[in-house]
Amino acid sequence: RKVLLSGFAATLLALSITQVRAMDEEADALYQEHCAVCHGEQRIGGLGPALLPESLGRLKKPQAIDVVANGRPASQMIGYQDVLGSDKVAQLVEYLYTPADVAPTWTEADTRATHKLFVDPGQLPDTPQHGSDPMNLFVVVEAGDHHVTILDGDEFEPVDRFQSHFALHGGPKFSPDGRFVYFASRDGWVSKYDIHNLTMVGEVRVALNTRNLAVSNDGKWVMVGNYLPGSLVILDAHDLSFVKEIPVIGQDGKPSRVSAVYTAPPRDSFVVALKDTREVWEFPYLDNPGFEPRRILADDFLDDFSFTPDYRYLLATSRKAKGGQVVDMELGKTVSEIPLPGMPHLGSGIYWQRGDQWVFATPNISQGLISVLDMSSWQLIKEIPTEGPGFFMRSHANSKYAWTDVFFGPNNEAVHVIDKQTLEVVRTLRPMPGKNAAHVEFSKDGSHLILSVWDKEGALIVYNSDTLEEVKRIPMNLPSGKYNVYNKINFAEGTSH
Ligand code: DHE
Repeated sequence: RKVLLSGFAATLLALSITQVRAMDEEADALYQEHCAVCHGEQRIGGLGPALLPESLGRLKKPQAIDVVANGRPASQMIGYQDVLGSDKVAQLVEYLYTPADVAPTWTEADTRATHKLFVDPGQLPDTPQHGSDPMNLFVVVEAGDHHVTILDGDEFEPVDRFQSHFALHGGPKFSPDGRFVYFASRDGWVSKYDIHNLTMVGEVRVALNTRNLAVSNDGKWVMVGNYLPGSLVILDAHDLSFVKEIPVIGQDGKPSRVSAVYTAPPRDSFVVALKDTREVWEFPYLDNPGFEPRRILADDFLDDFSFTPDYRYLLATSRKAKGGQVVDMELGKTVSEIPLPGMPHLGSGIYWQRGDQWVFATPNISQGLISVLDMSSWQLIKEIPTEGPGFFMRSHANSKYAWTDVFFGPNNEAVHVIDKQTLEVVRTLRPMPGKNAAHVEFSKDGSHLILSVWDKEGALIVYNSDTLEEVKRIPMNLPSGKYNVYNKINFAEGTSH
């Protein structure tokens, strides 16, 4: 590939300006034909990330060529080598590292201009206006036609269904009482929905390309982490009005994208992991917060991470690392390494009690195995083989099983059920043969769980979590994540936070 790239660069040098322009146009045409649908016509991102020099800082050109040619694991990105051939792949990559004619910008004024309230949040009844248990509702994201369903978690019947912004990603987050749910879309929109009144409250666009959001556990603030521009935006959780924008600049003076932002309830703070600079930022939010970051220097970039239940420790890996690091949030430094060989997807990791030991288990996106770690020593206890690399993992304090999917490869129709004490796979289910089965979420009491079959002609499948028998099947177009109100607002064991 090096030879190919330098050959391409040499060709570029030998060309006249007119010829270079023609090649740019050709590359732009290739981009519009093959890439724009996911990465946006202006390269500012959509389903996929932005593809501009500003956001490609950590990706060297040869790696970019590899991604365009061969695809990227753990994403929707497929390889284009067979479609385009080496020269066009190199031409396309050169184009991606060329600045846009008009640099994309998003300012506070843009954010303020997009803010809309559909109802006055203070005027709506503050008790549920539906007959379902408000604590046992599921919020279901339907990726196929960008909708959300609110599902009764006892009857497994829809209570409401509404259009969302394009490409919601990451878990929606709830107000501490479970009444409101906040969504972030990849293209920067934040929406607030009132579950008691089954109505959308308002929306605002905070960036061109957003990562995720978090809601403070006093219910007052929303923090949104962005890729483009690399920034954090604070909103008033009541009406989504703009409070503050914090450009993300590392101590090294370089701008950075945000990997993700989380609420750490026992610390009354937001914790932010950064993608292009080796830092973790913390923002305490009680008592008139000024939202100035406390900077913690880390040993590596933070692409994927998780927390211990008390939020004292942050576990993190970078996509390129062979292992991970444990950052002590109290001491403000990296205190330990974690032996994780298979590109762990720590964000989906879960913990549980095994005998008198607490364990943390995580899928790996480059190898078909679940890594199980002892949470006091961070030693690897076991690697549980699976039928292929997985993405999500889930359990519930009342269930003896942990569930994980096979998200990648030929066996992605399979989901494994793991005994939390023996750490053995006790059952492998193939809910809809030939279709990708992934991501489960348990009901409030853990008696049932819902699994997604990620297909245009897919389904939500409800299982009895003890007998593992199927209880119900609801046809759905690409259902992705599901979020139980009670489990989420209690930051329950076994679910994502
Ligand atoms: Fe996700 C959560 C990062 C690709 C579906 N994903 C998250 C979170 C992060 C993350 C940091 C936690 C945010 C939160 O919940 O607040 N995801 C990444 C990536 O870096 C990656 C690999 C590349 C990217 O394109 O961003 C990636 N993710 C995907 C997908 O391709 C998935 C399968 C389809 C999609 O919707 O884009 C996908 N990610 C999800 C889902 C969650 C998620 C469903 C919420 C899981 C949960 O249970 O909470």
